Amino acid sequence: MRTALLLLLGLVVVACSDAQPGSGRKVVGFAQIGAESAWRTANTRSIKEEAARRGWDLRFSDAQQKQENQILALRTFIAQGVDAIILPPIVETGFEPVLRDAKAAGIPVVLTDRSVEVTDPSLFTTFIGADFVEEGRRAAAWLAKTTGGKAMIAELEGSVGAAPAIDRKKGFASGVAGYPDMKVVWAQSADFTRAKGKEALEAFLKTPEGRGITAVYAHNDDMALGALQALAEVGRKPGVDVIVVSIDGVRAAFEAVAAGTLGCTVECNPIIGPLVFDVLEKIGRGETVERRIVTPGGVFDASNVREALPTRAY
Ligand code: GZL
Repeated sequence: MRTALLLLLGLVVVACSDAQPGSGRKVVGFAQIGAESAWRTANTRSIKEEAARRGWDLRFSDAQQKQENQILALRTFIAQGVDAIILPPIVETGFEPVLRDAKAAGIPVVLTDRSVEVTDPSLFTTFIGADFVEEGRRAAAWLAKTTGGKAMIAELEGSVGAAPAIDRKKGFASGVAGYPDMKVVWAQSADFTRAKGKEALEAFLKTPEGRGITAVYAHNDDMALGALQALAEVGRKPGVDVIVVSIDGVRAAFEAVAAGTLGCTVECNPIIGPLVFDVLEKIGRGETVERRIVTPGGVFDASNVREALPTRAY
């Protein structure tokens, strides 16, 4: 128990102000997943900046990719009696007990970015995030159009059990189902990170089947950027003899599309701070909010990336 407490204290970085719940200033606990990708960093920045703009006391924790750390942080926020909780759940399962405790404490929970599987829908107020199945479908549609419906595909999957990994896989599979000559010949989780994306594809490229791939589908840009490095190291020419498509729309991906190495990135906008605090303030006023708020996104390839690059917010 002592270790858990020490870990917890190390995790929960109390916001700079010393506002206490009930002191008039609204206090929100934000149990962030980690800092695994450029998307995540932009997401954290957006929410922190909006909290400061709106005068909220934000209690932030970085779970360093571990669900147990997220749950510890949630328990701290409940003990502190925060006014609300922002939770991007790292995986879909395992949060029901602590969400029951938050409900018992009368603390509303806003899910951002990813959703959870719970038996009681009242355990969270709303889920603000993208439609990951549609993102997977869009990636498949772009790849089918670009390859004429013929591709031997290596798939780099996100974190095991994470909603975006599950649903982006589902959406992509449904998108290629109508093309008998588009086959996913290999799939492996690389945890949404660039390093693991490079490492996983490097190993596969050493096999005969790996040498035969003509496309890579990565569940996020960071893994796709790692894949581009792995492909270049074995003499493949991304954009020429292998087509890479991914999701997120981070600046480095836009630059790779403009450079002709990454073929397409399907946007999944992490800049949701203003929307999240609009929702938190509606909840604070006792107003009802929609159960599901889908964040929009576009599809970016050589046809439109250059005009979009200068104004990208992340
Ligand atoms: C998507 C988000 C995913 C991003 C990754 O909403 O959960 O997690 O696609 C991030 O870059 O790591």
